[in-house]
Amino acid sequence: MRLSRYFLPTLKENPAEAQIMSHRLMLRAGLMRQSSAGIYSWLPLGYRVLKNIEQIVREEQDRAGAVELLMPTIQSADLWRESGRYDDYGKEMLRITDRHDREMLYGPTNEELITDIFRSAVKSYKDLPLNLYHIQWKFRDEIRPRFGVMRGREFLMKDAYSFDIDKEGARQAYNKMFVAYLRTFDRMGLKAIPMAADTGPIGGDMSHEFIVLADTGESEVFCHKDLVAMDPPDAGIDYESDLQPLINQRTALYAATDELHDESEFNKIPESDRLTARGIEVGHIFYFGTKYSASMGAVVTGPDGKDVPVEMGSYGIGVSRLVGGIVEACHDDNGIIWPDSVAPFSVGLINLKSGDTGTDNECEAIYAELTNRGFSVLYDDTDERAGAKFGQMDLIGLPWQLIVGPRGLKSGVVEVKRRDTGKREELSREAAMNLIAA
Ligand code: 5CA
Repeated sequence: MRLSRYFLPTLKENPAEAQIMSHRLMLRAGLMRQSSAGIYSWLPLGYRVLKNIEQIVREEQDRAGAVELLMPTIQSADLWRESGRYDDYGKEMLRITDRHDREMLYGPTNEELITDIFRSAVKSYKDLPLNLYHIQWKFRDEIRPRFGVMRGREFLMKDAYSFDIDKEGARQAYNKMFVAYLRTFDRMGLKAIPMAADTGPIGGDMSHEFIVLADTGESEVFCHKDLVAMDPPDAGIDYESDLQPLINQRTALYAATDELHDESEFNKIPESDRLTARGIEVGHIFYFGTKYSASMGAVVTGPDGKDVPVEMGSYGIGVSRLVGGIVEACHDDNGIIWPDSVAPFSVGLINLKSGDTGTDNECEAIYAELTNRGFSVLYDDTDERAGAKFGQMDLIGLPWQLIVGPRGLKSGVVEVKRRDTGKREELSREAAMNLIAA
């Protein structure tokens, strides 16, 4: 992508309305713009990041055996009356009336709709286990939308829903998502700690929030320090094997959000191992048994020929919140430092003297070769001054910068800079490309 043809409205000044670093940087780096309170447009650079995050989430859901579909954003109020949540949900639900005076709503979550789909199609235990997910916009009329995409009113969520014939099956479904979440967040360069959590309006009696530690996080959390250092399960994990030992290992140490915090339990940990911190909730998983299946009549015939309501769980990831969470975790004074896996482009190619034939030709050749090799490149071919180009490239945080100027070309070198370490090297074009490819 040539910067001269792109749409990257970066800001020089810190926007006054942004209170935390990720919100400031997301506005300054031209990732998104507020359209009304808690509702954002995703600009091209931010949209690329959002899609990369979405893709990682999708790959790990698929790997764990979940099946993707897409449900609408607008739902019928009648379904929510069946579960009893239409009245319970209160003012957070955006209620809409259509031209026929039918009551509709913009979905804040999808337990009812997926249960309706399930009950219309699945009748036998033989079709279980089943886990269906989608990645779709949600609306919650939050009383205090804040910190940009961290607590929006409209936000992108991955929500999965599992269906099993019995508690044991439901537990395995829960464990699969637990493991998939550890892998998902790790692939984005985040350390997310599972913590015992309250179930709120979703309901149920077993729940974990996945928390990324950050001083600006909205949740207060308490855990054993060793949880911060644990490695994620590897890609080859067999999701059909018994995952309980792995889950036990992760849940044996104390970890809880403030709603479920038990001071006396926490105080049993040696003081030097106690961690009290703030964190960002990037995912939340729930087991709620037959709460929706019983009220909505989602039953299947068991092996003994009797109908039983299915055992269910639901599993959310805040896809748009993750963009903010990653920026909060990965930045320095100069701007964002994207992990390679979610970066909007992997290389920023800087032409220090646009209009100079030698520099232009070299940049064009590098641009073509990197693109051919499969790298996504943002080529700064504008005639801004060098300082401004460097500043903007650091701000938008692409993992690699390749800097080409007439002085280096005289001695046959270009400069390569790695954004996270700041390490710079002068190398031949070929060596530079091999370094990036390594
Ligand atoms: N139905 C369940 C699981 S699918 C559910 O809705 N869970 S939730 O309420 O915990 O939301 C799932 C995830 O969405 C949260 O962990 C959080 O990362 C994200 N999320 C929730 N509210 C917001 C919001 N207002 N802005 C941005 N992300 C949000």
